[in-house]
Amino acid sequence: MSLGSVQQRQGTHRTGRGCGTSAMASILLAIMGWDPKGWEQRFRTLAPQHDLRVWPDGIGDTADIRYACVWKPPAGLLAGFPNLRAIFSLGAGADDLMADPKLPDVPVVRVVDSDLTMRMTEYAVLHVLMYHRRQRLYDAQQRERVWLEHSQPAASDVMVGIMGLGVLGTSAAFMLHRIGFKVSGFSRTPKTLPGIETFHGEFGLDPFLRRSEILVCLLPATPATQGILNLDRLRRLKRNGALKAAYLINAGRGSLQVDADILAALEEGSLAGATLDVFPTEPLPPENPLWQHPKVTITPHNAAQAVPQTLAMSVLQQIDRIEGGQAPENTINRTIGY
Ligand code: NDP
Ligand code: OXD
Repeated sequence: MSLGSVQQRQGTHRTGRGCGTSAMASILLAIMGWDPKGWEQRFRTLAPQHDLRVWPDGIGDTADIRYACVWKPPAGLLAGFPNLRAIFSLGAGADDLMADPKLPDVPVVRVVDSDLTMRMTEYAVLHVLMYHRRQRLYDAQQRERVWLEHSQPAASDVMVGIMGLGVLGTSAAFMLHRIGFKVSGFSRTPKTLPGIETFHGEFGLDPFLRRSEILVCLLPATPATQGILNLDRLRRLKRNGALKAAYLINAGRGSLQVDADILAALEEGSLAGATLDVFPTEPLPPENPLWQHPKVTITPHNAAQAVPQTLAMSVLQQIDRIEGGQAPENTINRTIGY
């Protein structure tokens, strides 16, 4: 599949069709952890015909609400709306929602958006190249005014492994392949992607890790992926390849990684560097030793920001679909949790 066709697959909401063709519906906006103002403004601008109710103060009669657009709402909140038709997660990962034991039995729609996908692809490429081109070493040399060139393997000799071959992982895999890396991918079910060596399931994990020098993790948080980035797995990464070292980039979810194991892997040399965008506790507590580790790069869960400019339109188009009698797209499969 070419990058173009990945974008096509993701482009279900970018048909050029406007939004706001459906009759008035009451929509709840409930956002925690992000500033809701930009979302509210965007929804009001794009769909003035809808009745937007903003949690916590502007809910009104709960029986009116047909759609809930949410990010990390308090557990149990959505159970209080008896006439919900669908829940929209405003982020790509809906693990917080899935953890709500009282989540109403209506479709849960997640974000699939080419803007968000490209942001994540940028993040993966940026950090893979940072390790490949030894940028942290050159930064250190610059601080000391050292003019010293190091040997540089070709990208085509470096093996990058992408854990999670969904919307985000597939896009990153194709872009890294296009730059020239030898890319492989790991998923739950089998995949065929041109130019990418694929592995899947329990038996695919070990060979996948053993051929990966730079591991990029873009898995969702589910019971099956919890703690998957532990010391035992990090030790299996390839350290005798072109880079002579192994690196980790995790932009999936914090629950995938065991912080103490990452520190231990850095200490013993199983890992030569780690880029972490997500953490088991966010924001990362100031006392966490990862902050100051010289081989760790930290970003504040911003690998792929969900921005209202593009995403509110996707949500409103899906509401139009449902109001028009069609099933929503990109719904979470509750049995597998993503
Ligand atoms: P998708 O649902 O499209 O893809 C998930 C991929 O993970 C699929 O390939 C799936 O395999 C694979 N997978 C799931 N469980 C397992 C498992 N147990 N073993 C092996 N593979 C598994 O998700 P997206 O690509 O859209 O997003 C991935 C994650 O990225 C989100 O869930 C979210 O946590 C994170 N994210 C982080 C952001 C950030 O800013 N840091 C922003 C946006 C998302 P299969 O296809 O076979 O089912
Ligand atoms: C996420 C997001 O899922 O920000 O992390 O979309």
